[in-house]
Amino acid sequence: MTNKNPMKQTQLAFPEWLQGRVRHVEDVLDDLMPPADVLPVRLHEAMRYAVLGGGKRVRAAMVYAAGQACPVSGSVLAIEASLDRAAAAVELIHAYSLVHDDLPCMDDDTLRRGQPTTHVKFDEATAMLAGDALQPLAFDLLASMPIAPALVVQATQSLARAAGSQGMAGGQAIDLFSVGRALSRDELQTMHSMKTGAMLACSVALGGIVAGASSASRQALDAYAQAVGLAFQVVDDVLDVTADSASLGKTPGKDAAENKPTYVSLLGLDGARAFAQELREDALAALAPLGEAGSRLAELADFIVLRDR
Ligand code: GRG
Repeated sequence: MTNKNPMKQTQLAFPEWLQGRVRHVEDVLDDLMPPADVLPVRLHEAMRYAVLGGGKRVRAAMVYAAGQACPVSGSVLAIEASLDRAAAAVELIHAYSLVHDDLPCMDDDTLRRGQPTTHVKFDEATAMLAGDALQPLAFDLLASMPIAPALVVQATQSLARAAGSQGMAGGQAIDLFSVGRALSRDELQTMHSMKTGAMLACSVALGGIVAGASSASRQALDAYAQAVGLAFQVVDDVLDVTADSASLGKTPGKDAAENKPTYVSLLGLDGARAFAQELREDALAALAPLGEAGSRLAELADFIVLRDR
């Protein structure tokens, strides 16, 4: 069966659509994660604490928006169930990365999503294990997507590469080695495209893979994701300077305090804001081949650039 676009929900205004997707993926996560009363209880409690305690769910929204940006082929129910698993999987990997990033051996932070970080709420060993256990759970969810096995393999490889040493974990390593060093603009961009951009790009790619998108659509999605991924980081750097901890839900000003290179330190505040706008325009232009079906992705680009947390 070929269906033009079953998951469109275009009648909803963007804030309602996003809120609906956030609630939905949180229900999916709640269902698919091990219950807190199953052994080992403390580990499952920590995993659930790390994942279910808020967050903008941008990555999950990217999966859904990319899924509806491409004409799909196959069973709509199977595609919807697979998008749910893919959206949950990227949120699990993201949550693990935040738990590990907040540990004393990395960023040593006490506040995340407006709550005590996982190692503060539990303890360091439990937080580390919670992060460790969230990763395989993400791949388990992808492996159980009810779509063609070849697409499951592509999705699995995409997430493995995005999270690995040439993606998020590698970007984090470069970031840790860069403290106090002057990075060129190119080096800064490489670091962020690995650390933050790879998982955002993977979220968009997973939506396309699950929908069985054509290679032309996948190329458009990738160009969009590259621009949005970088815009996300530029805005993150701006917010680190301009936002307070109440609206941000984490400790602001840490980059400057640790003498970390950022887009604000490199381009100045106005320059960084202008760069984010430029990237937003690149992202919107990249969506042109997808036509009206790419409208949620366009709205997500706006949301990312205009966000205040
Ligand atoms: C530990 C392997 C490893 C990687 C950590 C994600 C990450 C890499 C570090 C987080 C530190 C940080 C501030 C990264 C820059 C941007 C970013 C990923 C912010 C957090 O993502 P949001 O804003 O968070 O989407 P929410 O809470 O909304 O899900």
